[in-house]
Amino acid sequence: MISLSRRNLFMGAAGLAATTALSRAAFAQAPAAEGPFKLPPLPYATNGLEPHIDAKTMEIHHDKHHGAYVANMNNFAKTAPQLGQTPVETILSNLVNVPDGMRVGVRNNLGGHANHTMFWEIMGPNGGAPAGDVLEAINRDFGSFDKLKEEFNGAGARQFGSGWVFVTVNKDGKLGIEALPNQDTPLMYGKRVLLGNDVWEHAYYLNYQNRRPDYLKAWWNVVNWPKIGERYAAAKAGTLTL
Ligand code: MN3
Repeated sequence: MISLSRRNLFMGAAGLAATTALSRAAFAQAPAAEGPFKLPPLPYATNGLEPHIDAKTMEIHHDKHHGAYVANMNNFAKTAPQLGQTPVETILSNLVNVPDGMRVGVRNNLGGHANHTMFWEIMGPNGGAPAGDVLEAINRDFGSFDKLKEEFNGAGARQFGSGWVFVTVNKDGKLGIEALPNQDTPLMYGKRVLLGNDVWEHAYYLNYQNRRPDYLKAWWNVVNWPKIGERYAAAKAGTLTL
């Protein structure tokens, strides 16, 4: 409860809609169950990505959807405390070690926690354009930034039902595109994620309804390229986690 209140205070202080953020907090669902898994605060206001992603979508997506994955993981950690003591990416790449009765739940909820933690981080207002090493890698592996977007958006549009589309990066800095269902993540296969977009309907339905391709196209306006540059450097240094 304390951390949720603090989070809302920070968000309110950071944004123009301080009063709105605080009044919304009063209507927020029960906070994630206490435990080792924490819902990371959004690094910008819920309306910071407008007009491309609306504030209501961001609020529900972060507080309710991601919040539920965190709460579910804290419940699993009550019976399997080792879940809270092991790096997330290690659990996800060794799901066979998770107890039978909770393996599917951990795959879905910890995958969801990892994916959304990455997702909030790689977005932001005024994210600029790819530059430096990451731009060179994009040009080398896809031909151009436009080609990357075309391939990525195509893979995201073709993903049937709920899922994600990712740009993966290996330790040599080589980039690839991968679409996966549900809350699966390349982390499950020992890979690292440079960036990814959520193509579950909850990520875009209020604004875009059935027009997923329009959402995929608009989403590039809110990608935080300085942050992705940091993630690319970390991937090559072997220190990128989620
Ligand atoms: Mn989502």
